[in-house]
Amino acid sequence: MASTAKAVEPVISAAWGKPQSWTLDSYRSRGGYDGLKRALSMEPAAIIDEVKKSNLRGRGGAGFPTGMKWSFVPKDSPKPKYLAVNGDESEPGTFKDRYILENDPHMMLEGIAIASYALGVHTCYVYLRGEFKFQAERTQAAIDEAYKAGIFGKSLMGKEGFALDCFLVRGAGAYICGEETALLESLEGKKGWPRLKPPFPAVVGLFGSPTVVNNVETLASVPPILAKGAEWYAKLGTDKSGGTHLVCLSGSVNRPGVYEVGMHTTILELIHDDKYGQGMPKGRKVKAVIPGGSSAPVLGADELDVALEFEALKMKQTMAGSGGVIVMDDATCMVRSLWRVARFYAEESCGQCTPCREGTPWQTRLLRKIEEGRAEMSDIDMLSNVASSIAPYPPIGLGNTICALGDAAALPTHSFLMRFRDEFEAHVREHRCPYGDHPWGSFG
Ligand code: L3W
Ligand code: SF4
Repeated sequence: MASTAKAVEPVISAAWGKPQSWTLDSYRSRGGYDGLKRALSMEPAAIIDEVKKSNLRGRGGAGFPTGMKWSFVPKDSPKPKYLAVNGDESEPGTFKDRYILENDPHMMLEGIAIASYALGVHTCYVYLRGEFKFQAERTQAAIDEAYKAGIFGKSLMGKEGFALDCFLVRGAGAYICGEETALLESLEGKKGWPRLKPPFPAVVGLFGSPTVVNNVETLASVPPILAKGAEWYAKLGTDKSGGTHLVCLSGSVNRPGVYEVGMHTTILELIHDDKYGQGMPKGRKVKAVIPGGSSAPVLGADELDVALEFEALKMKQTMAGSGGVIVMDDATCMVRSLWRVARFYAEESCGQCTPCREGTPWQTRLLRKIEEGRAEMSDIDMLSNVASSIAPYPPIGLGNTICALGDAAALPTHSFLMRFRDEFEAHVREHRCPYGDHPWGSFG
């Protein structure tokens, strides 16, 4: 497809690929820290209002309005307040935050500084997934530069009496530590077990104190909002989702990668447009797409003319999630794909809740049986029942478990069965996988 998708003005990725884009000098030469300068001339409440008006929504999965989250933090708390940055990017299909950390870490740091000033936070923790060794080094170097330049430290970019410290912490390889309350437990030095909500972290978070947990991309979006104004940012997006966002395109496309797109960009445009995926490999047709990381319900080929945006995808009973768009072609076995997804959640369940601890491996065992042609038709119903015991369908208000990992493990099963049940039945009828032998043998 030629380039028909409306081009967007890059907000987050403008400097990616430019020489030394990760340094303070480069960032400053592009107007970096101008947003903070403006923020420091404003009342904290006015900054929160500005972020509210921008319609910025969280980029970590749930799409919660950022300004609203900030406004939940009690103003007169006697306890210290904290900011925790969620850089535990581990959702299968999601790989965007690492690009921000590698290419332009000061954007996130400026976002941290603005958020901290608006919220009255004096200590911030950047929590990165353990595997992000290079990204952690780059981020630490940027933090060191910010201290040296007097941006962090005793007086926030010269603001007398307002100190801000920023510490980088690396996880140890558990997906569950990206769940916000598990992340807080991990920061406290404990096992990363999610907490029951409410209370939400904004009220009772790190060390029992009010804490805002924001994703890396969310915070990197804040400086341009302060520098250029909420109205400008809101106008880039739709009525309910301001700005642009990063999407991670993977799977069966000619040009996978991380792209900054408008909220109006559809899945079809992302796959086929010359600016983005440049179509499917020769001879292949799209069969299905997971639009928002592996937790998001799958869509069929006839459902892809939909904007990659929170509200539009919600109407299709799926979600924009953390921006991971996974494309599957007509040679893909849907049973095998779901089995892979199911194995991931079974592996990563923390084990606190019975439906998730017992249900996720049970799904895996049933899927293996179906894939290997050893199942009966009743096993497909059993699979559906097991998924319903973890989280019922449709995915509104759901939850038989403490955290969203349970939902994330059940929703793919529901959606694959709803849209591709005939493939599951074909495995049972033919006593084999119609797509041929497993290329890497049996496992599970
Ligand atoms: C104060 C209230 N705060 C909600 C806050 C809450 C949280 C945010 C969203 O995310 C998603 C899941 C997957 N007072 C509040 C309040 N909040 N009501 O708003 O909350 P919630 O509960 O809707 O979602 P959540 O459990 O925080 C879960 C996605 O995340 N996911 C994937 C994650 C993977 C990555 C990655 O690799 N980058 O992020 C996994 O579950 O889509 O919907 O901050 O405190 N009344
Ligand atoms: Fe742990 Fe799963 Fe319960 Fe989440 S849903 S707390 S991962 S057992």
